[in-house]
Amino acid sequence: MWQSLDFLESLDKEKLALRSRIFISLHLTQTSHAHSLSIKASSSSSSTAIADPEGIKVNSVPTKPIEGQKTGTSGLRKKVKVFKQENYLANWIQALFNSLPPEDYKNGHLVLGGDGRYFNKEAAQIIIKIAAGNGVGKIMVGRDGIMSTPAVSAVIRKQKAIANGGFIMSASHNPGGPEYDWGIKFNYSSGQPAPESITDKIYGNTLSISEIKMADIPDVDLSSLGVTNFGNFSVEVVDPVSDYLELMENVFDFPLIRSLLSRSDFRFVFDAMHAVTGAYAKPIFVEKLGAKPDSILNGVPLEDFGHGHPDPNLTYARDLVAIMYGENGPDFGAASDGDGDRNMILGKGFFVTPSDSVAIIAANAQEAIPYFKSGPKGLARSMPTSGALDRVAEKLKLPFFEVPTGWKFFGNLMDARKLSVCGEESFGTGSDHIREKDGIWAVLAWLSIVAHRNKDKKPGEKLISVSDVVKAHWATYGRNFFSRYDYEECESEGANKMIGYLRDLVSKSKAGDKYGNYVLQFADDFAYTDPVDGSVASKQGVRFVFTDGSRIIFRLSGTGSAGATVRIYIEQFEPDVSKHEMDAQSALKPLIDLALSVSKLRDFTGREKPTVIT
Ligand code: VG1
Ligand code: CO
Repeated sequence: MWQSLDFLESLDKEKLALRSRIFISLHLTQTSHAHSLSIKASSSSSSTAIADPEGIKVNSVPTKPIEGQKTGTSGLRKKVKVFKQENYLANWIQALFNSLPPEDYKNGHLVLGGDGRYFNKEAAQIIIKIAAGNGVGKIMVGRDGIMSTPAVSAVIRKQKAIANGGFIMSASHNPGGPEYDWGIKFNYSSGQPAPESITDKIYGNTLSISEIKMADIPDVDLSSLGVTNFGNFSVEVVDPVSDYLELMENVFDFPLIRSLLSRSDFRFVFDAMHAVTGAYAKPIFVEKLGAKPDSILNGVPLEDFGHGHPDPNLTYARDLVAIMYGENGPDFGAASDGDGDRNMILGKGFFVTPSDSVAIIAANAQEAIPYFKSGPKGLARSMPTSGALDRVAEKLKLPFFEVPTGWKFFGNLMDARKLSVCGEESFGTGSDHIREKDGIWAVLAWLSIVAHRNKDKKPGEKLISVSDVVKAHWATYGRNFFSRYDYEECESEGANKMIGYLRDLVSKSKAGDKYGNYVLQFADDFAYTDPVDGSVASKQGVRFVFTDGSRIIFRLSGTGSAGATVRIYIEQFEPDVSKHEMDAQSALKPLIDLALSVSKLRDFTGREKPTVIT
């Protein structure tokens, strides 16, 4: 069984006590035995053979630094062709081990998951061999190398007594295939994405690397469950779903959700976008919760996501959107991204913005979700995410935090027990049940809210719909209209110049300046000081905040693999219920025009239109 949640909380206290150490190193909870490698003279000219007492041969492969291996918002992402260059992945993995104190991985356990994309199979073998070469004791790999980002976080946390961290082979929502993207992320022992203190170290080591320690072991069959031993190193192929499912059953009231999904007057559809949640949707929604088998769309993970762009938004999940907005559409629709950490929630002909979604989950968590029965500890959002959540925090009198873009900024607050529910406007929602955003969790949270509202409804009685839930929320809290414009793969030079220009504008601006009909309250380049460890992240996005609470925000993406992606975030608060039904694009038109003229985006990038609007 999953450890009780109290047990997890007590571990968080332990984590708190050890926090200072975590930030210099990956914390290892297990006792380390020095893994004494005896070095033998090389028989080959290009590599040195090393053997440990248990007989695994480790080759010391000479290598040279490769430029550009700096991690972005979430791991290292490049085109597959780049990763396929000689030693490209191997260098980064070895640089990672070089960045950790040996006692943090020698004889330790690591988890390895991935989203099933092209190149994962080869990459898994490289990672396994380098881990073995560096003295790791055991790697737990999801069958076929598949395990979603939230499940990797959950497995690391479940195995906390022995697991020291994990790798996720994914470029998330970026497309996959030989011409597209690949990526790698590293999470440490609390299941949290490695903080910048670690990723900066890895980058530094990629610039001075000269040797890769590669175990001389055969490729491991990852297609069937079980353990393969090589001396004192072993690979265990595990079911990617079971630990995660067990956690979900502890967080949510499954019988309550089942009572909704098995109603004949409630129709549900989930689009796995041929990505990793294909492996989770059937066992969870169909087998455990009673959804009909045909409610799962694109449920088989494919290496190229069926030529799709596995990003659950109105542009890329267009098939699902067409179903939900079509005649006689289902009552509830959802989708998740490549690695299963993002989500999109739709009602019949209705889209729930991610900024509203996290606010509504937070407002309803205590009554609809058993995990939150004592109420959330605190709430947080990324800076560009709308202020809808702020209003919930205020009403519920909860601590509230605004952090930079990227999930890694939430973990410290969670470990310090200051934060329970958080989200990003980029379709990321989650809680402190793990240390990653969690797509399926968000769908289950929404199903819980709808099920809770309808639990006394008799067959034939009109159900409270997703849109009813959202509109009632707006009526109580007001509506934060929000939209994001993405200009993907612009020329880097123009995009960087535009940000430079905006920073300059910020330095010259002052409260009271007029921007059309808007009056400036302040403008800045967002900086964040982590209240737990004092670390500072600066230059996290240029924002113009006006006296009526409206905001326009500009930043460059840190997850793209080519050129520069400009993101503009636009937000306006509307307390007047009679205006809540307005289309967001119309309501925000004046601010959008203002953002385009203030930034001179067209001049700097040559772009007339965004590639994606969410
Ligand atoms: C984007 C999103 C950010 C999210 C990140 C990783 O980053 O804006 O909110 O945390 O992707 O999500 P950027 O730097 O491109 O704006 V995922 O699902 O790629 O792990
Ligand atoms: Co993702």
